[in-house]
Amino acid sequence: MNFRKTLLGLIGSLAVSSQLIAGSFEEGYQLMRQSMPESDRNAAVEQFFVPVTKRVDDRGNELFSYEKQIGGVRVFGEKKLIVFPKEESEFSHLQSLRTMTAEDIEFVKAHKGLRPEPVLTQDQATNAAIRDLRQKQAYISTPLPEHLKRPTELVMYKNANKEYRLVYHMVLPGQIMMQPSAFDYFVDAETGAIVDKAGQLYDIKGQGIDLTEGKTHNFPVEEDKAGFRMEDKARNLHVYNGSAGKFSTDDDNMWDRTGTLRKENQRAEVELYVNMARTVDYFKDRHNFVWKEGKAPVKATAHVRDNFNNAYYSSWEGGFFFGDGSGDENGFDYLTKGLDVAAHEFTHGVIDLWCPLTYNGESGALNEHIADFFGAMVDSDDWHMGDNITIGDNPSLRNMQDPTRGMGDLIPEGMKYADWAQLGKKHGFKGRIYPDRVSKKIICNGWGEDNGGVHINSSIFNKFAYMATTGNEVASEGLGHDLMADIYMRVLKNRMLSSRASFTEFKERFMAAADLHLQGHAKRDVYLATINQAFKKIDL
Ligand SMILES: [Ca+2]
Ligand SMILES: [Ca+2]
Ligand SMILES: [Ca+2]
Ligand SMILES: [Zn+2]
Repeated sequence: MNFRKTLLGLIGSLAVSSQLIAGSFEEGYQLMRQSMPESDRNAAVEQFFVPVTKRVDDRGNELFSYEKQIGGVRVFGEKKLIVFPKEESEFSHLQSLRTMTAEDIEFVKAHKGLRPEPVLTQDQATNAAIRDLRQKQAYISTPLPEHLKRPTELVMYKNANKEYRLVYHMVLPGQIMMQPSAFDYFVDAETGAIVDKAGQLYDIKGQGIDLTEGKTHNFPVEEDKAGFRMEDKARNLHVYNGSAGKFSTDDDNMWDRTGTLRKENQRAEVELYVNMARTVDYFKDRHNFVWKEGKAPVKATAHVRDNFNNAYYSSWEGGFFFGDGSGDENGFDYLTKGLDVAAHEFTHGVIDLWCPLTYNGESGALNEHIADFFGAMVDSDDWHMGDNITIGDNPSLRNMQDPTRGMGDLIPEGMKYADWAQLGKKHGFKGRIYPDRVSKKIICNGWGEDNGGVHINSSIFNKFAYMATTGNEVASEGLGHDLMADIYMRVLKNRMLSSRASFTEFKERFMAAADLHLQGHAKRDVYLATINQAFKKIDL
């Protein structure tokens, strides 16, 4: 028994017995014609259903797709499908894919001999659409990205009353919730009426308000059923809330909640996102450095602990952590506010990958120094660390240009940590008078005294970096931010430092890296002299 020939008699059940079947577009037409009522059988189905694709699925079923047309104009978004199943079987849901449906028959009857012609020009239709965008305050002049651009096309479009209208279909740039979007417009080619439209965000960005200036920022987010999360796939950057792995999320993609507790303030997350993105970009753009070669995300966590007055990098936990600060003069503001803080922590991560300097004594101080140095490279408009996180009249946490705040003489050689802390209290600087040369290194004992003074004696090298970069105080030409940063990166990338590097080792290796880096540079000698001078100034 032939499947195709017996079909008419089987409509309704489609129970078929047959050998293997292979179809064709022409056989599809035969099925269509056979299922037309006698009176319409002579209608040329070929004019209304134009072959487009043949698909064979994984079972060997053949699916023939026909584009619907009216008078040679394609019907937007509608196709007729004819299926030739591979195997003989009981099919109860294939009927409409083996025949002309009532709707198909009506479609053919209603449009027989019709030749749709536009009344409006394409420009007139486009203007009508733009007028509509303006009215809805969704108009933007930013052009669409190339991959979303489509040529305007005349199509037949089924309107809400199920009537087919000749329309211009175009895609225009607009905005939804202030986000750039692509709008599909269907403008009646006769009347200019907007028959339909649909807008879609093409570049979902979260929007949030920062802590520092109350400025609105847009940032990449990912969306899922639960809402939006701070994940930047291009930068491979995650921002977490409270604990590592728990994304910062928002249900309406407007990140502006302030809350009551400091840890509820979503703006700290916005600030961290922005600052980490700038840091990641700096390392990528300037040094072609990608965190763990892109194999793991940069994980930055806001709101760690309660009103925590610190930020840190943890190689164990694999990420960067930022507290909210106590918000009073005994502590700090949100640590996430500091671009230099973000860069400082990120640098600890970079150091850890290449030259893991033991976090104690001289190597620890060098670790802290390198982190401060890149803090000043990313937040390049000042030589202060933490200028955005201090509260009250303290301009910053550490002053790289002048660690002693002009009171270097207050630190005699051989000063011990306890006396140094005392001195700070006495002079009301909260202990923040720092040494600026090796001879004034503060003598610290291990863990209880800042891990042997890692955040204290680091200032000696901060001063070095300031002088070598700017040329100030060394009567020589400074190398400038970029060249200095390149040399620091060369030291790290070449793994030139021992994990327990001493101050003298740092000088030796840094000079070597500079020498390598400045090969062939017109100012090589000048710059090497500058660096040497700056080391001399800190007694090395
Ligand atoms: Ca929200
Ligand atoms: Ca700054
Ligand atoms: Ca700064
Ligand atoms: Zn640090």
